[in-house]
Amino acid sequence: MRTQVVIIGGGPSGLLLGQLLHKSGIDAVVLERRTREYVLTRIRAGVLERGLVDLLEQAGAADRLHNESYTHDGTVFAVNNEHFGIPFSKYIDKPVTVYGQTELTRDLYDKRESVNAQTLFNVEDVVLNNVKSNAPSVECRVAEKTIRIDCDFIAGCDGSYGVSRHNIPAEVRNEFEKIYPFGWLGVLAETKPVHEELVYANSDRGFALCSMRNQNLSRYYVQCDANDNIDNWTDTQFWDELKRRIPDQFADTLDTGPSIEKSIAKLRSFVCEPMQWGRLFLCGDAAHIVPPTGAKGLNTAASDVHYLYNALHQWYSENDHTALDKYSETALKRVWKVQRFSWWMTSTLHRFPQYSEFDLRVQRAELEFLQQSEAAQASLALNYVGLPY
Ligand code: FAS
Ligand code: PHB
Repeated sequence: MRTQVVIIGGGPSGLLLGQLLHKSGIDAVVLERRTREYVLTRIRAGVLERGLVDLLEQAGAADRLHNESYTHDGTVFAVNNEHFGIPFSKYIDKPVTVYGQTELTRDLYDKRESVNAQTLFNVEDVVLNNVKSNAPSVECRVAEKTIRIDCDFIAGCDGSYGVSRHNIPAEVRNEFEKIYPFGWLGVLAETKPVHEELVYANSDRGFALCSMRNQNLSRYYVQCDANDNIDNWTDTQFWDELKRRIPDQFADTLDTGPSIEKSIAKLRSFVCEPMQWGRLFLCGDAAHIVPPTGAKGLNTAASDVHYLYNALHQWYSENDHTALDKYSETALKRVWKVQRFSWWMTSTLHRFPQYSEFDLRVQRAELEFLQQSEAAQASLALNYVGLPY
């Protein structure tokens, strides 16, 4: 079997890259470990930067998004029972779009199938060969058969637990990691969102976030112990704890209901340098992870895809490898700015068990400065809506 680009991973990174390549007449095969149905059970991101929406339009996969999504011009920060708004539109005319990652992944799969682009599911034992040569290949097992796919390039879009990153030799690979001493307990419920914008809450009891997917589907999170278990949380216990962490104005009007999804995500920051090795290029969670506080995981996967797609397009259309040679350097410049913002949002909004009284007062001062300073709010707005590619 032969193709131009083998894409390992059928999540948003791999599917978006595959669709952009297809639109440019560049052939790609997507290898996905799971089934489409399993991939679409994942409940993850909910806030899209303009850059990602533009890429979905470029990929021809944004029709349903434009019919069903919402745009937000700002967000709300709460500190115990006080809250204040941060109007992004006062500082930058670039709203964010509220649309679930699950839905955009579904749209990308539908688009890929509509153009008869090849995706292999239930792929096992993926092995990358000769990535430092001009003739790499990928071997894997599909339906009990071992196949080899010869290609020009390999895109490692296989997430944080994939195989791609490990094909960069250990002596070359630099991994940077920060583990946070807490997790997020997330609940999805068919209830009316508590507010028309997202509410990020820093309370003495810990962080909480009120988000949404649409007017009848809400997404909420409370900070929990890193080793907590969803069996420790009934729906009633979740709703009661959420009410304790958000201002009374929101708690008193909170529409509660049975959870249709409940999960705990551990929080960490991670970056792998470099993001390329020979003809292997890493995109998205395969190369970096952020705590979800800044809503940047999916959005930074998108900027990687933007850089890699344009570099591959330049190579195939102009036989120019300049952008390919600089992919990792280019992508990492934005990745580290996003890492900083995600770390700052997480450090400012969460209750760290090891914080001293001094640390708590510095955290409160940070939030008070944000409430009072237009410069601070402008900085947050520029980062939240999405730094330029
Ligand atoms: P993904 O992990 O989504 O996709 C990788 C794909 O590769 C998967 O389908 C996997 O099955 C496949 N794969 C893995 N190994 C393979 C192999 N060996 N062979 C073939 N296929 C293989 N981001 C936000 O912005 N906001 C959030 O609220 C948020 N919440 C999150 C909650 C959780 C629990 C997690 C894990 C992540 C969350 N994220 C959030 C980040 C998330 O949205 C990622 O940034 C996004 O999924 C990145 O997409 P991909 O890079 O495609 O990786
Ligand atoms: C979500 O809706 O899942 C969401 C929104 C904003 C975040 C994190 C998660 O910062």
